[in-house]
Amino acid sequence: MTRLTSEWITDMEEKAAGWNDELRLRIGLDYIDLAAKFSGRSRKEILKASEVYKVAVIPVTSGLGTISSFSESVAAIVRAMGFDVIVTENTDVNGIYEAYVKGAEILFIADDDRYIAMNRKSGAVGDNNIATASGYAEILLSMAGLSEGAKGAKVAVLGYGIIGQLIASYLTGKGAVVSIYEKDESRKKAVKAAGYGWMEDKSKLKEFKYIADATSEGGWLEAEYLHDEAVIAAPGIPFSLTEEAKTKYAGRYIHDLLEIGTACMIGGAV
Ligand code: 2YJ
Repeated sequence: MTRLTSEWITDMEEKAAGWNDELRLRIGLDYIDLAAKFSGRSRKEILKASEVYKVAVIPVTSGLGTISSFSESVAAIVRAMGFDVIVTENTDVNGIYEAYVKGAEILFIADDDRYIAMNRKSGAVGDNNIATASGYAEILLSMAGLSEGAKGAKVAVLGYGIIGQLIASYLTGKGAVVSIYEKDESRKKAVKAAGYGWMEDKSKLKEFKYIADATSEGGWLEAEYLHDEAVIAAPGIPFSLTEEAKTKYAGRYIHDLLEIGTACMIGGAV
């Protein structure tokens, strides 16, 4: 699991709202739509929630400690959805207490293993892994023109870690036929047992127009391996596409570091 660095997200506060607009323009889904899809609620209900709920982001020092600008970045994303958001001055348990005292109902907290949004009143929780997988799967379906159903659509999922497994399962649930590219051979048995195809090598990728990339190795995916009409939803960090592939596939891929997953988490917590 990749840990974000402060350099990667340093400009999130300026960019979170603009990325929301860009997603809406490019794929017809913005943060609110993605949260709505994740929660099974309507856009209107999430918008209503944004007027009602107060959100607190609590910096957590355990393990490797706080990531500078992580909490502010989360706050900026949720704020771009119209919620009233604070970052607590205190960290950890003291920060949770501060969030209660200040009347926040939805609390965002992350340590080295898990990142969640929890609704302290209803008990609802949005887990970042599940939310990210849902968000990117929906984005891929939207880019592929398959939002109304993906029956029989051939999709390649790259990487069979936590997010890759969740995306594969989500897309299968929508009717897609999933094949996995995963360089760790020890995962082959689990892939086959789950009923997915297994690609022996990345040259097979060329056969797939629809790609979800959940690998965590940057700059390995060259344009020559990709279908000319490929669309790519890529939650994997660092981003896989080489500079040349980014140029060739400009406008045909969606990748971010924190925004889509965080937006969907709200859906799980309202
Ligand atoms: O509060 C802080 O600043 C830190 N405790 C944030 C830690 C963020 N955690 C991670 O980036 C981990 N890799 C966990 C992410 C889990 C979801 N994919």
